[in-house]
Amino acid sequence: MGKKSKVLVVGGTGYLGRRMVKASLEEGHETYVIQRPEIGLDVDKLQILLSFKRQGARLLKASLSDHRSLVEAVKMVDVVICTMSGVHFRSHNLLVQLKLIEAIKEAGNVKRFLPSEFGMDPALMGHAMEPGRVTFDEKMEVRKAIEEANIPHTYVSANCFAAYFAGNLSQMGTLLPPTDNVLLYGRGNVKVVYVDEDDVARYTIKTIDDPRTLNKTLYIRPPENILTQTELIQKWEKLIGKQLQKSIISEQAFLSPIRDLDYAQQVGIGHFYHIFYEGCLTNFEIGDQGEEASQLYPEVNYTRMDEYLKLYV
Ligand code: NDP
Ligand code: GO6
Repeated sequence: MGKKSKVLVVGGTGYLGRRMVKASLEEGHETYVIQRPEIGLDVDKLQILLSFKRQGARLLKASLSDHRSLVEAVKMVDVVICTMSGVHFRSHNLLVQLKLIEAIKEAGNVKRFLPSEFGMDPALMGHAMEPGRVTFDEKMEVRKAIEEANIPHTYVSANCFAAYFAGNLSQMGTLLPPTDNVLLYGRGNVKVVYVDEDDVARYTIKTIDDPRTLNKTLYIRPPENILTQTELIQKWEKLIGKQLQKSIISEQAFLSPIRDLDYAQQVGIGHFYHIFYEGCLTNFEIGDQGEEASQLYPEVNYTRMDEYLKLYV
């Protein structure tokens, strides 16, 4: 085995990015993070960057709008992981990755590129509803550019981040569990997959030097975290020693208010619909273009949702 690859995280101060930096350092990779001049007076971002430095990461000054600076940054490393924001209530920048791909092409040294995906598999979402489909369309456009440039890659399908989908018992518009009444999507019996974001980062870092996932999709589907919404709620009820009231919301009722909502919530409705009614996270088998993370890396002791939910009691 050669030396561990050097890793560059683009979008490192973000929600998933900061976990990626931490996991990369913990796994012993020389880890680089972009320090963008655009952060201006964002003191929190600066503090996060400084804390990375304290933990042993190296900061590289570069901007997505300065090609030379990006090429220089990319030349320092073997692996580039992008965790730029997708479409949601934060911001919307996935196509900025095309500039990163230009830099990777020119630098010519990158052994693996992981674009910002980390959700549903966009290749299986060709039928997705407007306006939520924009995130999948953009992720596919980025894939096309990667494949046309023959850049070695891995796509990570991370399923439902626990903080957005588990801590709130999969309720929209809140990050906390409801105290008395919980909305059940349909019969609450569709299998979904909940993953602790720290585990997403751990599995992702495990895969960057793994030839088994070269030019493939890594699906993070830990077996004990494949649960229906009802099963998740039962785990919570066991923790608090109390039953919640359930209200069933039909598919039709769930989709009907969509015009009255702001953009981010419209995006969210579509995504929740595909996940909780359609079952898009589990209604397919992983084929030979994919691998499952907990099978490849059984040494990762992933967080089970009953353990995860204890923090919310
Ligand atoms: P964030 O909103 O936290 O943003 C991540 C980073 O994007 C920021 O820190 C910033 O990087 C960078 N960024 C934002 N705007 C710009 C810009 N204009 N130019 C350059 N960089 C910019 O993203 P998340 O961590 O929430 O999302 C990462 C990925 O995870 C996305 O693909 C998203 O779709 C997916 N996701 C999946 C979820 C799931 O449940 N499966 C839930 C949430 C997200 P910097 O650090 O340099 O400032
Ligand atoms: C997470 C959300 C939570 C939306 C994915 C609205 C891309 C994916 C699982 O940013 O819109 O309340 O796959 O009211 O491929 C957002 C998005 C979830 C978080 C989905 C996501 C998941 C993006 C909400 C809400 C908690």
